[in-house]
Amino acid sequence: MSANPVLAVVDRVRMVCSLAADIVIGTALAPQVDAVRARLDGALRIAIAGRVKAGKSTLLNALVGERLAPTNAGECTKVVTWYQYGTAYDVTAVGYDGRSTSIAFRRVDGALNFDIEGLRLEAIERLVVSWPSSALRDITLIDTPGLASLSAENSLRTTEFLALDDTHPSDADAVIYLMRHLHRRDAEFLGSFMDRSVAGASPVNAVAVLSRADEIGAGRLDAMASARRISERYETNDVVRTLCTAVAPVAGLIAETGLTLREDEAWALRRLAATPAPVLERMLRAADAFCDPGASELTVELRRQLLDRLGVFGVRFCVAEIRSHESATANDLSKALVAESGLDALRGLIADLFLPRAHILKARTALVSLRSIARDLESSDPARAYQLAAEIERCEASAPDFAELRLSHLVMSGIVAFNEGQRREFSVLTSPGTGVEERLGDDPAADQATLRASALAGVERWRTYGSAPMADIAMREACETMAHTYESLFVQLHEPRPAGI
Ligand SMILES: Nc1nc2c(ncn2[C@@H]2O[C@H](COP(=O)(O)OP(=O)(O)O)[C@@H](O)[C@H]2O)c(=O)[nH]1
Ligand SMILES: [Mg+2]
Repeated sequence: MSANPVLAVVDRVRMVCSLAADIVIGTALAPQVDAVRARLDGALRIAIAGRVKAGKSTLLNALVGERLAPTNAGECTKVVTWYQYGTAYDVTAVGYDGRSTSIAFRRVDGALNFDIEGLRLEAIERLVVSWPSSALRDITLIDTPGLASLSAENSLRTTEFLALDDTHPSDADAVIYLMRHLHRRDAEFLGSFMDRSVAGASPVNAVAVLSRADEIGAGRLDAMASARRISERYETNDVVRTLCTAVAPVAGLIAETGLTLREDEAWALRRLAATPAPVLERMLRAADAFCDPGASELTVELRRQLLDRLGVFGVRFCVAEIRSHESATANDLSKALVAESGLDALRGLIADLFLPRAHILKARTALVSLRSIARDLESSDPARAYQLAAEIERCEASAPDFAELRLSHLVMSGIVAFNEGQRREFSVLTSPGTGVEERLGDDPAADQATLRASALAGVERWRTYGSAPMADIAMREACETMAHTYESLFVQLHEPRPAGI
């Protein structure tokens, strides 16, 4: 066994890619295999999914810290768009025929505008925006047009893109699913969640965002506190727990504007804060009142822009900040807006849940794609298709990381019902990015003999759980993987550690 399981799983998938490349050489499937191979070395691809107007593009901009994704309902928002790291600024349309076309773009008031007029939308598979932003070094963000949109065609594009089963390999390794809190009853909320059409999605690669969280409570200053309470309630709901690992409340607009706030906007907000409190309160009751020509000395145009950039809550929040810290600069306001928006918690989820598993999530999507290639090969070359499928199966069965990922899926999606204690143990044992001592639940200062004894006790315990007469097939598989995981920790404890660690 290799001392480095991270390398092992990706290397194994690379070997399957090489076999696939040999098999399909010179055929139309060859570029697909090349793409799968290239993808293993690329950034983790995270799709941002959810209904139209859920705030997906705005949230994407907040994650990048620039206004790259168009947020109006323009033509561009109908096409799946990838935002990836590049050393140069570039926008390209990739057609279903595989052909790439360069797209002209410009910045207007900091927002990126690209011109796809003259291209047939139905012929574009995706737009690819390459941007030298450090936020895109480890992740590629994929903006989707949204489900249940006004046009059936948009929904189709999103569904087609997000499908993650054997027949429709997905382009995404992980998903952030956005939903607004529009539903009075939990059942309706869950209905809309289930609606997401991410076939084969699993809590191991999905988090949910309660989006446009500042709108909860009609712009009141305690909006984010209410949103946090609602998210916590959803997070402890048994059904939600089977769909995603966490629910984070985020006000994407507040974060986006916080990260891109201009001096002139801060100036306008300071002027607005000087308006007598009762007048301002009346203005903030409705957009019409806010933009009433006689209500303030700021021009109507300026007020409209502030409302677009911040919403009612954001304006009220900035005014409150300015009133409590007289000399609030654009920089101060930026920081306060971002801190209030909930963006950091979402970034934390990406860093703690997705990135430590990036290699295995990418390997998983690569195998799904290879399996689809094997199926496409079936009609023309059944023997070789079978050979490839068998190799994929072998790879999946032999990599312990896949077994652990499947274990996480079984437990987190509720297919296997561990009791509370077992679940806690599972979380500790499989928590990504932690050391052997922590995974064994032992004191970091524990000596090797104690650690080895813990690992062996773990093997014993889970073999016993797995052989209980009540255990069904899934439970037996999960227990066996837990026992194996303890076994591999035991083996690691025997191997001398590399120098310097
Ligand atoms: N108040 C508020 N408005 C938002 C927020 N996020 C998006 N919006 C607004 O909702 C509309 C749709 O947002 P967009 O990001 O284009 O949604 P998408 O269709 O899911 O991509 C735009 O007018 C945004 O300004 C938010 O966090 N708070
Ligand atoms: Mg959008």
